[in-house]
Amino acid sequence: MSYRIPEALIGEENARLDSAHAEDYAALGRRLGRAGVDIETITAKVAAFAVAVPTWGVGTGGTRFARFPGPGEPRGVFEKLEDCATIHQLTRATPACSPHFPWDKVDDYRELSERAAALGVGFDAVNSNTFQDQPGQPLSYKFGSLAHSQKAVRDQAVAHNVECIEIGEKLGSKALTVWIADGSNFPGQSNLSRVLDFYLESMTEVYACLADDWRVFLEHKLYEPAFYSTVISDWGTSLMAAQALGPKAHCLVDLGHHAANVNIEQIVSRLIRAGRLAGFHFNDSKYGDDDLDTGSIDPFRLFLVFNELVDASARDAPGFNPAYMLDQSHNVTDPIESLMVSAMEAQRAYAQALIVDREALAAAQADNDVMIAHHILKAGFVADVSPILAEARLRGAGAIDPIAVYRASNYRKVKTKERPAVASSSSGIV
Ligand code: RM4
Ligand code: MN
Ligand code: MN
Repeated sequence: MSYRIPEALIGEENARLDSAHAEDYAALGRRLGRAGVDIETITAKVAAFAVAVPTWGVGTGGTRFARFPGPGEPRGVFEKLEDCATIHQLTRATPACSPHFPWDKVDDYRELSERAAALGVGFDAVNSNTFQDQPGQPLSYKFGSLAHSQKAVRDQAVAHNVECIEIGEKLGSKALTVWIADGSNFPGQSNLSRVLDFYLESMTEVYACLADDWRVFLEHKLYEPAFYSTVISDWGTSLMAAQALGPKAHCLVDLGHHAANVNIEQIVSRLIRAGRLAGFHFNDSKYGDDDLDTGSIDPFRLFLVFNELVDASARDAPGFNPAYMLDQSHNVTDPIESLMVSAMEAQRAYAQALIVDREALAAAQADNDVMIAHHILKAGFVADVSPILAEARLRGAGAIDPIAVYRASNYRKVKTKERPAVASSSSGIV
C-alpha cells in the first residue's frame, strides 16, 4: 500500500496550533459580529466550498524552453490521484479532480473509479485534448482539430470528444470541458468565418452525445498556441457558440485567457446574466496565460470575481451553478503545496466576498456615494479571514496549517522512493 499522511500527524500538528487558532477565531467572530456578520454562517459556507484539482497540475509543469521535473512525481493517473487525495486530506477543499484525456487514459475505468473512491476523491469535468498529436494518431492536429479545414480531421476530433464523454460517464463526471488550440498564425491562413462554422458543426455532434444531466464547458482563450487568430478567442465568441449549441453549453472562464487589463469580473457578471457561466479555471498571471498560482499576483481581482459570484448567489440568479477548478502550471514549486495554497486562496476570496455588507453597498450605489461604496466593498478584501478558513479545515478533520503538516510528513521524500523516475513521464504541462 502506498504512503498516506497519518491522521495522527494531522491531529498532533493541529494540537500544537489549536489554542492560538481558537483565540484568533473568537476575536474575528467578535469583530465580524460588531458589523452584523455571523461568523458561523461564513464558516459553514466556506466549509461547503469545493474546487477541483487538475490531474495535470500535480506533475511539475514547464515552459516551452524546459521542464525541470521534481522528485517523486506521479508517473500515471493512479499516482496523480494519490496526490489529489493528499491535497484534499489536508485542505478539505478539493474533493474532486478533473482528468485530461488521453493523458489519463487507462484500460479499466472501473478500477480508476474504485481507486479514487478508496482515496476519498471523485471526478469533476473531463477535459479533451485535441491540441497535441498522440503516438499512432492517424491525422495531425497541426492545423487545427474541431475547426480544421478538412472534414476527416474534424471527425477524428469529434470522435475523441465523444470518447471523453463516454469515459466521463464511467467516472461519474457530469461535464466535458473543451478547449481547442485551433487558430492561425498568418492573416490569410484561414477563413475567419468558415472556421467558426466548422467548430459549430463539430460541436453540434459532440453536444448531441451529452446525457440529459451533462453540460459542456466551452473554454475561450485569446491567443497561444495560435498567435494571429484563435477560433474561440473570447467570451463573446464563446457565448455565441453556447447559445447556438443549446442549453447544456456554458462558457468557462480561465482567468489567464484574456488580454491584459481586461475586466474579468465584468465578463463573469455578463455570463451570469446570460445564464451561461460554466465555471472557472483559476490561476493567476502577470503577462498572459502564465498559469501562476491562484491569488499569487492579483488577489484583488480574484476577490472581485468572487464578489460577482456571491452577488449572483444572493439574488438567486437563474441557472447559476458554477464549477470551480484550478488550472495552473507549477514550474518551480512542489505542485502539492501550490495546489493546497491555491485552493485556500480561492476560499479566502470567497470568504472575503461573503462578508461584504451587500445591503449597505446597494444603498451607497443607489445614492451614488462612490467613496463609501468602494470602502464597503474593499472592507471585505482587506479583512484577514484566515481563521475562518482554518476553522473550516479543522471541523472537516483537515489541517490548521496544511503546508506545515505536509512538510512534517515527508510525503515527497517517501514518494520519491515509492516512485522511481521513468523515462517518459506524462506528468505536468510542458
Ligand atoms: C490550456 C487550457 C486548458 C488546459 C490546457 C492544458 O491553456 O487552459 O484548460 O487543458 O491548457
Ligand atoms: Mn484552462
Ligand atoms: Mn490555459
